[in-house]
Amino acid sequence: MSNHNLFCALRSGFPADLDSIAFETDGGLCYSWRDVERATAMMANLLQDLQLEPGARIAVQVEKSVEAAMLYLATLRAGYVFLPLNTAYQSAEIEYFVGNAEPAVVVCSSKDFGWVSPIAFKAGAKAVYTLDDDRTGSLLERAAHCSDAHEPAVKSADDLAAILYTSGTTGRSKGAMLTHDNLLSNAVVLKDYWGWRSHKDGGDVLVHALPIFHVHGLFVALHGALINGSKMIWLHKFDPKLAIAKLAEATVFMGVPTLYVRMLGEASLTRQACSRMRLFISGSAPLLIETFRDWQQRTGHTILERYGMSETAMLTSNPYRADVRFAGQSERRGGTVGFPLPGVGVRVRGESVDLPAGQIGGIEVRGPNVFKGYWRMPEKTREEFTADGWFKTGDVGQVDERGYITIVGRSKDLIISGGYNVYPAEIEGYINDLPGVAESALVGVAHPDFGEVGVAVLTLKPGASLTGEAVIAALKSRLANFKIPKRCFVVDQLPRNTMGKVQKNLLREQYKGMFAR
Ligand code: MLC
Ligand code: AMP
Repeated sequence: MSNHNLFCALRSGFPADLDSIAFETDGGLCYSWRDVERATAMMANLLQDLQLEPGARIAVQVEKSVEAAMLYLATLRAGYVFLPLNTAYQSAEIEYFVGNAEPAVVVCSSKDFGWVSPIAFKAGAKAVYTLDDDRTGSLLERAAHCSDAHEPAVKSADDLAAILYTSGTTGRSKGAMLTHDNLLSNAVVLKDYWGWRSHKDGGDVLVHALPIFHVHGLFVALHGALINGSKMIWLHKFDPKLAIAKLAEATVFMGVPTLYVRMLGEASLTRQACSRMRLFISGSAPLLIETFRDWQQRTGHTILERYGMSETAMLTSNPYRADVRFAGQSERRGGTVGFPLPGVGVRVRGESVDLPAGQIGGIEVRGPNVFKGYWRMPEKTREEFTADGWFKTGDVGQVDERGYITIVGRSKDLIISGGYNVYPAEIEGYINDLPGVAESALVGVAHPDFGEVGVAVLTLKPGASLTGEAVIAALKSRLANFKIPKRCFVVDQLPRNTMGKVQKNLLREQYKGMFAR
């Protein structure tokens, strides 16, 4: 039986010269491919020595570092399931994820060990390690005693590689289960579709500026560079000035739209600064046409926009080179997310029928990249798939005559803020629980930096006195920072339709201009 372990496939892309540089950090450190090979072996041995059950989850909430990326690879290598957690999550959020996933191992920052470890042990974890972004912590101390040789665990294509929590429109977050083959098939397709140049062809260099707890930074960017043996310039946090300075040594950049907006705000972004660059890719949220055009004008480069989600990795992409399936189209069209990737099926549905070009409907997808289901939620999984096996993305869009797909909205009540998803139902639940609050509604409002941000509107119980500022302050101690509404208004009543449903469209309309540039 052949081994479908994703780690093996990624490793097969490493260059022959293992002493060349794999990661160069903004702190001036360099890690060779041999370092990646050895460090992942040591961490994999540490995990394997714990004799965890097959399919055990390794939950990780740590600051971005090369070691954190290696921990991800070591988890694959040892055959366990990686569960990354946004560093902004606070204790109530972590308690839910850890309680739901029941990880065997939890790795956190040493500053958080005091509150994370009781949560982890209560949920049945065997071990809790720390890992900091300065190469310290108990994980590395323990791994230092392990062998640097390790035979990757044998995995089948359908075995789980990762669980990514994605918030639900109702109720709590759902863990999207991704298999080794889901992730590998996507990485292989993108390698070719985006024309990655291997080290043999001069090599690409990626500026890695995204967090590594979501699809974009963890899979699209990291897998892309690894499977091509391409060096990464590793920024521990996005800083527009630094990112621009690093473009001079790079060929590929990936970002959410906010990163492009912030770089455009810097005078140092010039054609000269981008002269070595081959490709700029944007995704995770809609790229405004003004950003697309401003970028073209300032740098001479046309951003390639693509579309994906946690449940599916990448689904569609604007072309890098002419796409034979779509009459040889090679144009990257702003405002669109391009064509379905090879092997991915995309259809736009009306009431049980496929809609023709130009008509707007729900986007449904299928393909080897589509996840296995939601962790321990068979009902929810069934609801999100059609009877004939297509996954309902919750995005609304259309295909034009030439095959380009445009996302025009969402049927799911979701706000995407700076590339992070905020589910109004979750935030409203927290607001409604505050003493004195009668009811609330969170709506997305256009924002020049984050694209869209949450604005809360609420009513009070008789006799209660609470200000919008006080609500925001109360939420800050409970929720991840990106979920905090940027403004909060107390009103006499929320607008309702005849069925009694809150009319969020009216609230969106009322507040739409408040963050105008
Ligand atoms: C930070 N804040 C945000 C925010 N990020 N608020 C709303 N939305 C966000 N995304 C808060 C901070 O807590 C702070 O609040 C204030 O806003 C200003 O913060 P900042 O210093 O400007 O933020 P910064 O730390 O620079 O982060 C901004 C960012 C970051 C854009 C760099 O949000 C980011 O890395 N986004 C990328 C997300 C990503 O990778 N998404 C991919 C998902 S995968 P206060 O109150 O403290 O002042 C996916 C699938 C796919 O969607 O297709 O790829
Ligand atoms: P997540 O659940 O965090 O993976 O977010 C996935 C969602 O991000 C998708 O369902 C889309 O709504 C949105 N998204 C991703 N890429 C794009 C894009 N290029 N344009 C518009 N929306 C996007």
